[in-house]
Amino acid sequence: MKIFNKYNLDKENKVTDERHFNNRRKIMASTLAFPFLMNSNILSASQKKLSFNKDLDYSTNEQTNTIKQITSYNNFYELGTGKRDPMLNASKLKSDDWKLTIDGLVENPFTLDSEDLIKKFQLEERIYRLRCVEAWSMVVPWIGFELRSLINLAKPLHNAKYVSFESILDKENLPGQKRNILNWPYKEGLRMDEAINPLTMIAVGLYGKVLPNQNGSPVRLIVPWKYGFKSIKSIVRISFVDHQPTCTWNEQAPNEYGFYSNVNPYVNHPRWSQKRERRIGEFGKRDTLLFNGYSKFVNNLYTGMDLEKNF
Ligand SMILES: Nc1nc2c(c(=O)[nH]1)N[C@H]1C(S)=C(S)[C@@H](COP(=O)(O)O)O[C@H]1N2
Ligand SMILES: [Mo]
Repeated sequence: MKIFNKYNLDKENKVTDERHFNNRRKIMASTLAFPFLMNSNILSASQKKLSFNKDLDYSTNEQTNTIKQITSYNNFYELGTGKRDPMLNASKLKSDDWKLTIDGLVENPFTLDSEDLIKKFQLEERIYRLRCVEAWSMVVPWIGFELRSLINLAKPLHNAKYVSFESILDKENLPGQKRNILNWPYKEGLRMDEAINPLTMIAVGLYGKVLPNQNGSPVRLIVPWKYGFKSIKSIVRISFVDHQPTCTWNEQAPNEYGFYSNVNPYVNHPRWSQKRERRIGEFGKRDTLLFNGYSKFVNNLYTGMDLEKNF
């Protein structure tokens, strides 16, 4: 493993910067390889490249974190609780023959395999901030599609009020699931209006290629205005339900992690402040923004709600 020195970071950031300046709205990505990916020993050369459109309506033009940062500082308890464990144990996640089941209160339940996930939907790149509840953040160029396009295929019934998500359960291979650190499998949930919000994304890749295992291969959720733990990885089931679904961290410590978990600098975690955050790769801290800076897209979802009570 190479150490990130200042020189590398500057060089890599310069390349991503140039990419952004050359962006037009929704242009087709060229097949040109990003030179800094070539000597990366983390995102392997054999990983499948994806073709995608760029979405600038919802993408931030902040500097993206490097591929090394995004793939070597992770939370993925199935692969261990240390920040480097998901990278070190990445091969323990068996993502061949993946099946994602969509079921529950829908007219049209269905199952997708890995090939469907990258072929059935129009993929696009969205550069989103990810704000972890632990007060660090990253900027990631995700590739995927809006969750609502999958929801439209499923045709939810009128009594479907929430969407519930479930991660892989594989106690034999996943080192974190050999212990009861969490109540496995990892689960998450959204209210239906949050799920169909255009910002809510199903990610199948990042930096132009399919997801590395440590980032939740082959399919994960991205909800950029909520704390990172809502963005559940390696999903095997999406169910439409009529009640607020169980969410792993809420179940684990309900006074610390609420169902909503919207990024909110005015509501502190009981054990630490949420006012500021450290962007990985930077020294010092920056202010945390309400709804992680996505306020204009999502604050109407919460009008009239007491965000201190519904945290
Ligand atoms: N299945 C599963 N999904 C998960 C987690 C996990 O432990 N298991 N950790 C969450 C947390 S706390 C964060 S901050 C993000 C981290 O995503 P990243 O590693 O791609 O940055 O994944 C979330 N999704
Ligand atoms: Mo997190």
